[in-house]
Amino acid sequence: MATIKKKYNVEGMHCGACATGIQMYLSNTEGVKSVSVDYNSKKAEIEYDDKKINDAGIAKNVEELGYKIKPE
Ligand SMILES: [Cu+2]
Repeated sequence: MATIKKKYNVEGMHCGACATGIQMYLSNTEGVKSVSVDYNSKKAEIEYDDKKINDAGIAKNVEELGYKIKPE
């Protein structure tokens, strides 16, 4: 099991509640260990278990909420 910690750019947020929503959703996603989303900088920092989820899986989850996320 390898834990990866990476920064991402987030597109499509229009207020702080968007950031909170993404953060709450991802923190309940299997494989995600910690997540912090910052509305002002439009960045996220995510720590995940690469045996359970990857960047594509994270992006797919976030797309379901209507946002885009890409590794920095
Ligand atoms: Cu919003």
